[in-house]
Order: sequence, then structure tokens, then C-alpha cells
Amino acid sequence: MAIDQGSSETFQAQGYVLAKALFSKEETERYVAHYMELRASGSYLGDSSGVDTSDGDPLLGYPRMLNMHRWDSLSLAWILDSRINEWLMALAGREPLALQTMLYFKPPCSRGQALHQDNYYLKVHPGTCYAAWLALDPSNEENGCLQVVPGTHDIPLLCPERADTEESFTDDIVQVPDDLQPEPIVMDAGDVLFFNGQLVHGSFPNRSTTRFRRSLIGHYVAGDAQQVARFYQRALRMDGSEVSIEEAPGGGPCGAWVDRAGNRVVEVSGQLPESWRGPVPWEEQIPESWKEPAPSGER
Ligand SMILES: O=C(O)CCC(=O)C(=O)O
Repeated sequence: MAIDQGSSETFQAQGYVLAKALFSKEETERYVAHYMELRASGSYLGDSSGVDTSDGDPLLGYPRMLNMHRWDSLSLAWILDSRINEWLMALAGREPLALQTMLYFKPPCSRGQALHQDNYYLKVHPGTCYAAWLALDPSNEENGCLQVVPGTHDIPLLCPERADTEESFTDDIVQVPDDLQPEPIVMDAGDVLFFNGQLVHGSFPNRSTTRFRRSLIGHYVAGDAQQVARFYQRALRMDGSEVSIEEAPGGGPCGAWVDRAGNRVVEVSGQLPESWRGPVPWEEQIPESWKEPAPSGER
């Protein structure tokens, strides 16, 4: 599949690009049925409802799922899908390595995720990580669609502050200047947003009382990455074979927006905490019996 020149240019200029209808209606319906069934049938390593949950928080019933591709064959097939591979090859210019899957259910009336940069968590170096964000439901401002701050993909990591956890299930937020506000990405089921790991993005709460906003997310690095946070060290080539990446050290620089002679720039002035190395590697958390992917739906 040829990725047109305009898509690559948009990605380079804005830090993201929308691939319309990359997956079919039948595929997204199958994913929705599959993950709703998995969610209803138990809990899994990596499930998270976020911080400061209260009684009645809708996320308690629909925690986010993590790294399903480690034990679920449908998720494994998805993260290695040739369409995603082709897009990432064209956008990043190199063979990607797959690091992580996530499933956001985002049920009616649930919280969003405060603005952040993915590479704060993944710590890919040199360069950054990439996300493929597949909409499983039509998503718009009412049900808390993804929001991005265009053009923030070429800034360093920003120093995070404490987020409002009434609005966000995560407690870190990065600030952006008043005139650089997030823009909603309205998507149909089957559309994929590809974005750069420095891009500031997040989502607001789901204000709908009836609509879910489910999404299936893959995180990748371009093949020349030398370091990654220890949680993600076991990566997959797009043919499914494994490759280890060296662990990134903890800490590292972070910045804040400043005005320099009328130019708004991010000045690197802070340090991320040394203790921030990321959680212990996924492999050290999984029970022996989970080490091989199981047929879909068995866990
Ligand atoms: O889907 C969302 O609401 C946020 C997703 C996100 O920020 C991410 O995948 O890093």
C-alpha cells in the first residue's frame, strides 16, 4: 500500500496523521466483541482504572487493558498488522519494533487522560516512540475523542505537573501555552491516528451517558532505537521475532515553555526524578503459565 506524500508531509509537519478507514467495519466490530467479552470474563495483569478512583467510577467496571498481545493472539496479530507496518515504515522511515498494546474502553461518563507525551513513559532514545491509535467506536468531543497539540512533536520532554484527577485517570499533566491548545481528532471506527511520541496529546472525559469510546493502541519504536524504559525492553520485530533493547537510565532532562525574544521555546531546565525508570519489566511480572500467547479469549 502506498502512503501518499501528503500524509508523510502532514506527519513531519504536525507530528500526527490520520489514516482513514485503515481497518474495516467488520474488523472493528470483531475487536469490540472480542475485548468486551475478555473484559467481562475476568481481570488481567496490567488492568488499570487509574488513580483516585471513587465508588461508582465507571472505569472500575472497564479498566484499561495492557499488553494483551503477550497472551491474546488477536491482539498479537493486530500489533503486527501489515497495514500498520507499512504506514510506520513510511512515516518513521525505518522498520518499527512493537512494544506495547493497550485497550481503552472509556465507558460513558468516565474520565479522560491529561495531556502528556508518550516518550515520557517509554523513554526511547535516540529518537522517540510512535503510536497507532485505532478507533473502535466513532469518537468525537462528546465521548472524549483524542486531542492533540499540533506541532509539539519536535519539542523536548516537558516537566510534568499534577493533573486534576476529577478529569483525568492519570495524575501527570504537561502544560501548553494558551495559544497552543489541544485540537479534537474526530474519528470513525476503523480510522487510525499515527502520532509521534513527543506530541502532546490526551483526552477529556466522556460526557456521553450512553456511548463508549473504545480504542486499540499500539506503541512502537523505529528500528534504530538503542534504549527504552525497562518495562518495554522485550520488543517484537514485525515478523513476530523477539529483540531486546537496552534499558534507558532513570531521570533525564525535561523542560518548560519560555519566551525568548518573542519566540516561544521549550527550555530544558528540569530533571525527571531518578527514580522514574518505569515499572519493572513486564516479563518479571507475568506468571510462568502466561509466557506463551494463549488462543484468544482463554485468559
Ligand atoms: O485514548 C485516550 O484517551 C488517550 C490515549 C493516550 O493518550 C495514549 O495512548 O497515549
